[in-house]
Amino acid sequence: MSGKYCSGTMPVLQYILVNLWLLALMVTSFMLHVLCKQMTIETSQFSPTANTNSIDIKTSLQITEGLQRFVDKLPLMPTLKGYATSSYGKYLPANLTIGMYMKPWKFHRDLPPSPVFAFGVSPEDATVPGPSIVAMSGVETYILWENHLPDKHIFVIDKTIDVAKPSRGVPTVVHLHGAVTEPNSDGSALAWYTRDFHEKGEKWSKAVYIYHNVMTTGSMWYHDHALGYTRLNLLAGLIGAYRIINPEVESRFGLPHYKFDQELVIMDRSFNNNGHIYINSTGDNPNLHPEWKPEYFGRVIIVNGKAWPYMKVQRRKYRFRIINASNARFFRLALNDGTGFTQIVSDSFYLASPIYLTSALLAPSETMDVVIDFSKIRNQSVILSNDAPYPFPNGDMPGVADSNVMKFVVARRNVYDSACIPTQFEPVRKLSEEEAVTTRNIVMYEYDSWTGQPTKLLLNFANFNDPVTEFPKQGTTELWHIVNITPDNHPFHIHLAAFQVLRQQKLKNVGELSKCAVKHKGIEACNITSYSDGDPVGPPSNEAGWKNVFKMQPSYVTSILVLFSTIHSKPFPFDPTGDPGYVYHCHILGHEDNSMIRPFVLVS
Ligand SMILES: [Cu+2]
Repeated sequence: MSGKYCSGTMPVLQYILVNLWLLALMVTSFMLHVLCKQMTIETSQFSPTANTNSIDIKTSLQITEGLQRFVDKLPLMPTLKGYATSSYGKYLPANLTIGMYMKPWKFHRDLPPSPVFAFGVSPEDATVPGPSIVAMSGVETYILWENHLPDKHIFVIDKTIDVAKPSRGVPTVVHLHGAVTEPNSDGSALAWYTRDFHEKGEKWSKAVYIYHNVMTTGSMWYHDHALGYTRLNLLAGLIGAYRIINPEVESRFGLPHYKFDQELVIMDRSFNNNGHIYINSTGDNPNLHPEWKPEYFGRVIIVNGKAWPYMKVQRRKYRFRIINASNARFFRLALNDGTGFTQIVSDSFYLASPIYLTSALLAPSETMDVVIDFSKIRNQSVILSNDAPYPFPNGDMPGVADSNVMKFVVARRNVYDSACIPTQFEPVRKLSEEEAVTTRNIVMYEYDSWTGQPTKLLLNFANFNDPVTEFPKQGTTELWHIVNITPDNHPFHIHLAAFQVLRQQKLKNVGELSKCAVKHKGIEACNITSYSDGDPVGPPSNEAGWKNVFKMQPSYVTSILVLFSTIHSKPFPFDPTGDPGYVYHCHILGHEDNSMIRPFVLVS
């Protein structure tokens, strides 16, 4: 470990100059604050409406743009320990019961509360996002996920897609994203259940899920995964952070910890004038799908359950575990004064060595851990900003509302900071193409209406409920070529198995390739190499290690090596071959729900 990155002392002259500069900024920001306050929409102007979806997008935008930013304090979610400690200091498994409740949630100081679905140990304690679970590496956590949700959903359900169809109630099932878990604790979309397990999906088998926490360390998150409901259940709030800690390993790293190590769960929402979460509930092709749309984008950026919050920070290093919990929005995050940050973890895995960045692109469901050194910030505050187009990469640029994420208010004086960023973490074993025992092609394809609106997105032209076609052998490595012939970037996620990105090959004549793929319902007959355009490129350096999600660029073949064992090549500590198997899918939730998701079953 090296102290190379640790903050030094600030020279006296520089200190005086910085303070004078801060004073000038304080005066200016006070004047701006007075001016802005006059322009803010007053709460009393909002009149509640009966129908949460009765207003149009334009009105929702006006409400959004009129909200003042950085007035709510960043909430730190309650934490739940996923392990117990014996009187001898030994770590023991723990049992948790976490419920899903409907409750009012205030996203912004000036908005009335919205009904949400929230995770918590009781209705009073339930939050959006839910409690942050802290698990111990190598120690099991058992969780009973209880559904206490009402008969009716807060959003309109589209029954024309492949969807759970209970006679009443809200179907839910929890998946721990990034987890190495037995199949019947993985949260299969077909293992859904309604309140008090009253009705259950065809693959439901148990109420208490086991999480083995076999990974050494990791930042993960849990969320709903119910068939055809995922986009709406997450939009309603069924999201929460989960981390695996390993004091033995992490104490060596010397990274910021305790209160200097926090989750930032980021998502986008729009609001009705009554404060309720707004979704345009009329589909793009209402004759075909009355409600379903391929993407949801909100204009207000929510962090840990509050709109554009602020966080007071000390002038020192902090670790942030950033989770993009949006339905479809990519975030390209940066600090607006140009100061960089250091990425240490991608998805749930430490990088081989830290990487200094001035911006980082995070697709829906991707997570990254970064260290921000606020002693490097010259001003009294700095804004975490976003400039990723939506949809990504060919959509609109974010405006004033959605280009702001949150504000850090930085204390004036430097403090003693013992935290370090080591020069390296554990080495990452590089998988090689030679060790792959099977090669698979996965084609991403979008069906459009005659007006050019998406009607359905598929992987290998197959629906979720079509017969399983992938049977990887446990303990082996496979080479998967993901061929994206759609105009969108799709965050591709595989349950259970971690992977490494080998290369990304640009394609030409994609229209022609697309015709061939449609004709043959696959690309095996299409001589894909004849469509290669230029030389392949590797993954970005901050995504060159282990991943569980990767951004599949449009008009590219992305080749990944998937390992069907733990990343230390050890067998799974459970039988991974059982029912109901696992899934791989796009993590844009409107795509996943219709129907960019496929099953796979491991064999021994
Ligand atoms: Cu997608």
